[in-house]
Amino acid sequence: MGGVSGTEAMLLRSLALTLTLLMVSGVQNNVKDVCIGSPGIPGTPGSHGLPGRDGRDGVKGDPGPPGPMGPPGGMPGYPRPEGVIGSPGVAGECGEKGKPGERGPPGLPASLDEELQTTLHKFRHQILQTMGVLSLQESMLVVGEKVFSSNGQSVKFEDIQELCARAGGRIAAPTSPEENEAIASIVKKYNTYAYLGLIASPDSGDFLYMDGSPVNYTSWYPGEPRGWDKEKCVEMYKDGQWNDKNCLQYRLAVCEF
Ligand code: MAN
Ligand code: CA
Repeated sequence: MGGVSGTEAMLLRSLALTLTLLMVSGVQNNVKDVCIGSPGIPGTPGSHGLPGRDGRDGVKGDPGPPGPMGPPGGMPGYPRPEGVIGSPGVAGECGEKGKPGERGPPGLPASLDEELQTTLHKFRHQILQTMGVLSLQESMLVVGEKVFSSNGQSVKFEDIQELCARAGGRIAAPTSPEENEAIASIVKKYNTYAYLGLIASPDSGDFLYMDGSPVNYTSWYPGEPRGWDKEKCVEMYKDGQWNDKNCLQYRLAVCEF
C-alpha cells in the first residue's frame, strides 16, 4: 500500500492543475491584498461607447408655410354661387352719325298727291281760323310778311329781347311807315312807350338793327337823337316818333314774327 495507485495519481494531478489555474487567475479565497508601494498612474480613458437607443417621439410641430403653386392643368373647382344682378350702368356717349340712306323711290308731284293736298287744306283752314280770332281780338297786326303783337308787359330792353325770342320772334323794328304805324297803334292801345329793335353802334353812334345792319327808315322826334353815347336804345312815343333813350327804362314789349 505504500505506492499511489493510478486512479489516485490522476486525482492528484487534477487537484494540482486546479490549484495552479486558481492561482494564475488571481482568485484566492480568504486572501487579503497587502500593498506596500505608492498608488500607480491612472490609466488612459477608454474609447467611446456605442450610440444609445432612439428617444421617444416629440410633440407635434406648427404647420409649415404654403408650398409653391403647382403646375397648370389642375382640375377645375366647383362653380361659385351666382350673385345678385347689379343695376344697369350709365348709357354711353352717342356714336357718330351714320351715312345717309339710299335715295327712295320717286314720289308723286305734290299737286297729284291727294293725301298731301288734304293735309295742306286742313293746315290752311286752321291757320286762317287762328288768325281770324287773333285779329278780331286785336292781338296781332299783320303788315306784309310781318306780324306785330304785344302781351302788354313793360320791361327793360334786354328783357323784351328775351321775351320775344322765347315766343319765337324778335323785338319789333319798323322798316317802313306802315310797320311804324302798326307798332304805334299798339303803343297807343297800351298807352305806353315801347322800345324798338334798334341800338346805337358802339363805334359810330349810328343806329343799327339788332342784326348789325344800318337803319333804312327813321322817324326821329325833332331834335333827336341827342343822347350821344348815353342813350343807346330807342323808344317810340304814342305818335309814332322816336327818341334815343337809355336801355334801363320799363317800356312796352312789342314783338314781330
Ligand atoms: C329826356 C330824355 C332824352 C330826351 C329828352 C328830350 O332828357 O328822354 O332822351 O332826348 O328828354 O327833351
Ligand atoms: Ca334822347
